[in-house]
Amino acid sequence: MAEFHYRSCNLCEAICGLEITHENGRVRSIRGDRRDPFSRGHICPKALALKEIYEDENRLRRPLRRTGDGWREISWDEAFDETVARLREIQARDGRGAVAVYQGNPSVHNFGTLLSSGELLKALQTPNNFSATSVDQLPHHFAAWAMFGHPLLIPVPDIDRTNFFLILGANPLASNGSLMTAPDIVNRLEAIKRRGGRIVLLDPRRTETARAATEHHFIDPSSDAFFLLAVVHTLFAENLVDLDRLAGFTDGVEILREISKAYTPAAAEPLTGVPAAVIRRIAVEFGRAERAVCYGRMGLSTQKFGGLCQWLVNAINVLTGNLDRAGGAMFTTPAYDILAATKGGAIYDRWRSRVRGLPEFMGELPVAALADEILTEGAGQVRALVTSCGNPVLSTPGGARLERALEKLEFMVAIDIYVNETTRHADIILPPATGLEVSHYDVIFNLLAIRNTAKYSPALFPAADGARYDWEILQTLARRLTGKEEMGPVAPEARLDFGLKFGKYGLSLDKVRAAPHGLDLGALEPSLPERLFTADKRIALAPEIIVGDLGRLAAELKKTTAPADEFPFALIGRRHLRDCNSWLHNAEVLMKGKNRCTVLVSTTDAEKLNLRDKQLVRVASRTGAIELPAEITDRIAPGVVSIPHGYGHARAGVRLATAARRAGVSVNDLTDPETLDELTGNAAFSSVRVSVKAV
Ligand SMILES: Nc1nc2c(c(=O)[nH]1)N[C@H]1C(S)=C(S)[C@@H](COP(=O)(O)OP(=O)(O)OC[C@H]3O[C@@H](n4cnc5c(=O)[nH]c(N)nc54)[C@H](O)[C@@H]3O)O[C@H]1N2
Ligand SMILES: Nc1nc2c(c(=O)[nH]1)N[C@H]1C(S)=C(S)[C@@H](COP(=O)(O)OP(=O)(O)OC[C@H]3O[C@@H](n4cnc5c(=O)[nH]c(N)nc54)[C@H](O)[C@@H]3O)O[C@H]1N2
Ligand code: SF4
Ligand SMILES: [Mo]
Repeated sequence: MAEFHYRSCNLCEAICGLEITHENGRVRSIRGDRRDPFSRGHICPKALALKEIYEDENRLRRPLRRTGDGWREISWDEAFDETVARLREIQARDGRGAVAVYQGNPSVHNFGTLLSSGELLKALQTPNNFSATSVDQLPHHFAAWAMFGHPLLIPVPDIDRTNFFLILGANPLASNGSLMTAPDIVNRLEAIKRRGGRIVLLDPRRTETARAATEHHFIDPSSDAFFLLAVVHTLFAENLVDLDRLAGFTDGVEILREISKAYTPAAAEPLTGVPAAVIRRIAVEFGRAERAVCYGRMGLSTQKFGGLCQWLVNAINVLTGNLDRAGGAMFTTPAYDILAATKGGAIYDRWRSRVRGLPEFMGELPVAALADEILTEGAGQVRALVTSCGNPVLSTPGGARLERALEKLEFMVAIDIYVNETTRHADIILPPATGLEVSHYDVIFNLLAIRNTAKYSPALFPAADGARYDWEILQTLARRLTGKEEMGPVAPEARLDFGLKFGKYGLSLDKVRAAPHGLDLGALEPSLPERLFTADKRIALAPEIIVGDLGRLAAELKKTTAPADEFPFALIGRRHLRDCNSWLHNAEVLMKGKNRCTVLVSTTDAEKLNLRDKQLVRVASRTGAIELPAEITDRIAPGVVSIPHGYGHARAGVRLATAARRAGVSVNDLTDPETLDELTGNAAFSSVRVSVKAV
């Protein structure tokens, strides 16, 4: 008899409800759960991969130890013993910093991992703590911290009620939304248009989201800060600044007025490629709209001025009174409020990276500095690495160089489910149970959702024979490292239950569990100034630390604008609906169809270069070169080329299906760890200078 199982998909930020039919331990079908009040039956093709991950023969289930010519399965005890002994020995000899940690993206999609990784970090106490945050959303945290007092107090666009959605550098139709958990994004965007609202998009590529927008404009990569400053300028010039109730607790409006004086739309036109009249019109329409919200994502945070961009996005919402207002940018009141147990405060520059002197933020250093920390000799050198849920060889700038660095480590342990480009360098791999074998409650994406919701999904299947949960692995390592092994690992459910009981809605794990399709706790509600974490409970509209970075932007103006002849193109990334960073390429259902790892070249540039569609080209940068087919299109701005990340599995020793290993090359062999958003430390993937030549 087939049975039904309901859960949230945890593969991306949209947390769609799934209805899974299963029989005798096998998945029969995966569909959207129409009774999930948040996702209303929506899913994307990636959900089907949950079945394939569950059944995947290449997925690891027992610990592996590297041998001279391959891998040997070992017991958990042996794996823990050796890992702990090696980490202890190296830290005892060379200091705490000799062991580095890198945590990747899936760790925020698993509440057990999320609630347990802190314990391992505490046990290791290393200054060399890295994560995918610094190749992704670090500028959002930085701006939230500087303006609202807490790095996790990130405003979410209230798209169900807005009438003017200004989007820069995000492609929710491919990504399903980010720092904006909004399942069924297509219909939510359609609804904006149906109620007479507008969606305005700025992106160097005419993306899938451009098709859903009311208007799209090309913008030169990494020039967004000039565009946003010109919008601020116009709001002041046209008397459209009206903070409404925010005026009572906001500082810095006059500073922003002064700053923005020089940044006219006319000045922004040659820098951004967006006509001054268009910038002015967008600003005026935004300022006049009853409910408007400005939102900028990856394209803005992974560029040289990521911190300035996210600050200006917030500032535009504040200046027009749209922050903390329905239809604007709002804060959630989550049922499990991770902010309640944390603090903002002094979390910047408490230490610096040894080699490049980059400041710490939120206890982390920029991952672009990791290879240097391993390769540069001297006291404090990184000798060992712990990775968890991450594939930095494919996902961080200068991945090829990091790979060479990994070969130099004395010891590496990876908590991961595959032997991939990163984990193949490990001495020991500790494989967790994953996907349908784990329970789920979304601690992070409920914090970033466009409605307040809560949903608990039990595991569908028991952990594969031999596998442990991520939380078990993390807690066991931590406890053995600190000599507290008599305390066994504790399932994260107890903490969840506790947090839910203390939360605003007085829920409990039992109450949430009793609603298998999830609970809708209502639309977002105004919560300021109470929710602010600044000491004075005021919004800092012009924080000194961010304003100080404008000097770097001004210096950019003085540089010659003519791109160097050697590398005439600006490289940007792109996401495809059926990819998930580097790690779902083993799922056959997602790999069907045409090759997605291509370089997009504009029709104009292709003519100049004499390129044919699908022709193999060599794309080179200061740091490396890769070869891949060109895809010629009028949907990308001339002078810009685009390559997706997460490919490049052809490296020796990677244990993935043949289709995955054949599928493309790694764009991060071209990206540059030396170029950062110097304010926040985030990697600058956008605008890497490259050349393109026929092979
Ligand atoms: N050029 C360029 N680079 C980029 C980006 C870009 O746009 N352009 N995007 C960046 C962004 S936004 C991000 S978030 C990063 C992602 O960077 P990473 O987090 O480093 O990489 P992922 O590809 O997400 O790798 C996830 C790893 O976790 C493993 N895994 C999957 N499920 C589990 C699990 O349940 N438990 C454990 N322990 N492991 C698991 C997978 O096998 C895989 O090795 O990439 C960044 N890199
Ligand atoms: N299908 C799928 N979904 C995913 C992921 C995935 O790999 N695949 N990854 C998940 C993760 S980890 C994340 S962080 C989110 C990211 O979610 P999004 O930010 O929505 O994802 P991207 O597709 O990277 O969108 C970035 C957009 O910025 C544009 N861009 C690049 N440079 C610039 C610039 O300088 N200025 C402007 N204005 N635009 C620019 C790019 O052309 C691109 O369209 O997606 C998540 N969802
Ligand atoms: S949109 Fe994201 S959460 Fe929804 S089914 Fe696809 S991968 Fe899963
Ligand atoms: Mo990400």
